[in-house]
Amino acid sequence: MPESVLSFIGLGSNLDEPAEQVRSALVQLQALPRCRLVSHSNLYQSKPMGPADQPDYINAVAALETSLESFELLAELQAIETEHGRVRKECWGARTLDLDVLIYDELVIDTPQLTIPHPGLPQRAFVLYPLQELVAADFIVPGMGKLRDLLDECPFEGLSIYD
Ligand code: PH2
Ligand code: MG
Ligand code: MG
Repeated sequence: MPESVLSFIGLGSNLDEPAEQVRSALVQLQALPRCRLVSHSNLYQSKPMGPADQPDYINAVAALETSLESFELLAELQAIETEHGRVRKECWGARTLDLDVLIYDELVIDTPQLTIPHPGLPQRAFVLYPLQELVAADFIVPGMGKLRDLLDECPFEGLSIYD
């Protein structure tokens, strides 16, 4: 794969058999053009961040080697969300599948369509703990510092490994 970079994708679902949504999305990530699924974390069950009157989430993080540009990757992820019946309604509301580009190589960008690294990363235990499974102990989140320091500030709360 020419000039490929490593990207980390956050997966989340809290509707219509969330664990199955996440597992089938992992299979679809595996099949994306110009991408190779390198690894993925355990699945985690997590309490909703945001409106509390919604079901618990299943979350995971995947490491994807890709030669797609960041916006091409975003478009592929949105197509998978749509295939999973994702309807864009309430911000932070329940969803069948959410796929976020958490990190893309060393890229730091802030545009209306796409902000990388994902701006909510430091507050999200359901992203930081799965991500920790996939990277080295000294991993640096571009523009945000050491993952270890982010984890120190973000308790393992409302989170459990799902199996
Ligand atoms: N995603 C949200 C809002 N709240 N809470 C959990 N536990 N997991 C999520 O993936 C999540 C959330 C918006 O993307
Ligand atoms: Mg999200
Ligand atoms: Mg999203």
